[in-house]
Amino acid sequence: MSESAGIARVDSLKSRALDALAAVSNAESLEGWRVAFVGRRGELTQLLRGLGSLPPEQRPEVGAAANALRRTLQAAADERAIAIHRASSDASDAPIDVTLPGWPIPRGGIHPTTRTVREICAAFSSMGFSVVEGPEIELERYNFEMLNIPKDHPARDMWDTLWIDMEDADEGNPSMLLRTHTSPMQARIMENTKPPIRVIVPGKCYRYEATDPSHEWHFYQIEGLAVDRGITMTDLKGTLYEFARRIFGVDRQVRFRCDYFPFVEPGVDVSIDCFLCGGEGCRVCGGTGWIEIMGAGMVHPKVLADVGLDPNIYTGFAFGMGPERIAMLQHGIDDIRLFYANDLRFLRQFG
Ligand code: FA5
Repeated sequence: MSESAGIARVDSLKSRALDALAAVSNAESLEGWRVAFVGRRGELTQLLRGLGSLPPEQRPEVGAAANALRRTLQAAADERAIAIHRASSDASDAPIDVTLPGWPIPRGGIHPTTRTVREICAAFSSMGFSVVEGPEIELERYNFEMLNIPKDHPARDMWDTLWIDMEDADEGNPSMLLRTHTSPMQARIMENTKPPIRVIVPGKCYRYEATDPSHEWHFYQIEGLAVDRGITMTDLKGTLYEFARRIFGVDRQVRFRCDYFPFVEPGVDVSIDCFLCGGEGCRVCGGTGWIEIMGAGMVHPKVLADVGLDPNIYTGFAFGMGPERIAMLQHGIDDIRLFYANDLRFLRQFG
């Protein structure tokens, strides 16, 4: 083959390959084109392999033309591939048929605890309380000491505590924990607010305790605090009766009994008659006929003094309730562990 014959062969291949590429309209035919022209057995590869049979003086020019053709065909094929892809994407952007039925979008629902927390907050807001929040990771000082529970006080056993494992605890940094109740916010609020105070504090609490139908290791509480001149136990009882009437209706029985909490004096626990057995005794109420929903009492004079309020001038009441227990009463739920088991069959019932 002469040099001009070699160049002519490259030119002929070029025009046939580009003509064939122009007729390619989809990914399959593009693949067929690659096999025919630039694949391992394609025409261009054969031509390049045949260069060795040319006389040495012709090889450089025909070889350069063949390599240039390889780059040209590669670039043209890439361009064609992009055009094919774009054409198929454009096809999927075809006008939307608005008359077709839509895809259903699954809707989430409000968690039953959240629902009850909101209802309780709304009931107290309408009685003039404002809503504030506080930290779940708390200083030992606020969770215990400022609530008249010094270190080594036996009352600490009432709250099985999850402590934060702190690397620098030995360097004099204060101990921290997952708050066992929302009561630390009593001290935080009184330290920073001049009476009159009327607040409620919803939030998550954590306890290192075994679970059963009425006990979880993490649960919500709603703390309540009112401090002013002349507040009495009657104000506490009146407020809590009104709360019970709004949340449970007028027929529910409310029971106050003496109880001990180091940060109130006197202290009470407040229970509602059991929704399941009507007072007979069952597994939910532990056979007592009553479900305890909160602890409460008159703010202890020592707690007032420690935050800088004169107990001879100011008095106050406080309470801490469990909204999951209240949701159980509202909806007839017989196991508190259902709230956080993430079983959608349970959660969907509350939409
Ligand atoms: C307290 O935590 C006190 N801080 C309440 C308090 C506040 C007393 C202000 C006086 C003044 P107690 O441990 O009883 O108290 O918890 C209060 C309420 O939280 C209980 O009545 C119950 O409704 C709820 N609760 C307590 N432990 C659990 C638990 N493990 N699982 C679910 N709810 C709980």
